[in-house]
Amino acid sequence: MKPPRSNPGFTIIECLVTMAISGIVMAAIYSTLYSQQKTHVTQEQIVAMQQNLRAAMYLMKKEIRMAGYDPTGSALAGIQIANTNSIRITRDITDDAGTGDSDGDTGDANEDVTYALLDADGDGDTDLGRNDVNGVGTQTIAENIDALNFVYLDQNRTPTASLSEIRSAQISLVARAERADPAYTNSNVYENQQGDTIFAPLPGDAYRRKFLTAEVRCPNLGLE
Ligand SMILES: [Ca+2]
Ligand SMILES: [Ca+2]
Ligand SMILES: [Ca+2]
Repeated sequence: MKPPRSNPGFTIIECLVTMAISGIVMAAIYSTLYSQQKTHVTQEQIVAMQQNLRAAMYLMKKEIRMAGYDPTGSALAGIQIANTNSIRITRDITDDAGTGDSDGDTGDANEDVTYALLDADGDGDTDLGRNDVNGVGTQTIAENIDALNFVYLDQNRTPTASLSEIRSAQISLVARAERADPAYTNSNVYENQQGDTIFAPLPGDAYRRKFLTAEVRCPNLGLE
């Protein structure tokens, strides 16, 4: 017969060590999950910001391209206001009934459109607004837009301030993530295609941003 073995239970020290180790492991797992979750949220915000920016640019290009569309020759359509931070274009693309036939004026929906920054929701962040003066009025096209910049070019692709000489426009947009990322500092300087600074974050700025620029030619300008 074998002698009885001593009790194989755990000592208090062993219990404490086990608890301490599992605590460390749990903390490590939690911290990994938390940082993955944070990265996931940041990436979602960046994707949203990018889609926001692309959709806004798509719409602006589509409308600005048609500036001056005037098949009857009597609507006086064109670029009405060409500012660095805003644009107002007119075109005759429909009639009073909205049937899609030009009627010689720019007084119908979507015919007189202004793009400019505004704070539509009053939260202190600028948003990209589109004002369709004969249609839906002012709408927000994209939120959290830090910069909207236009450069107008003549037929030699030289920047011009003269409305009658404009043949194309370079559009630049800077969008900002919805929330700041405390682990990030944004010290980028954003420039348009001419190399002009259009946005520079303040020191200590923690917002991620996306920049998009495009050039649109307006084939209906300068036809006469
Ligand atoms: Ca009309
Ligand atoms: Ca019209
Ligand atoms: Ca806002």
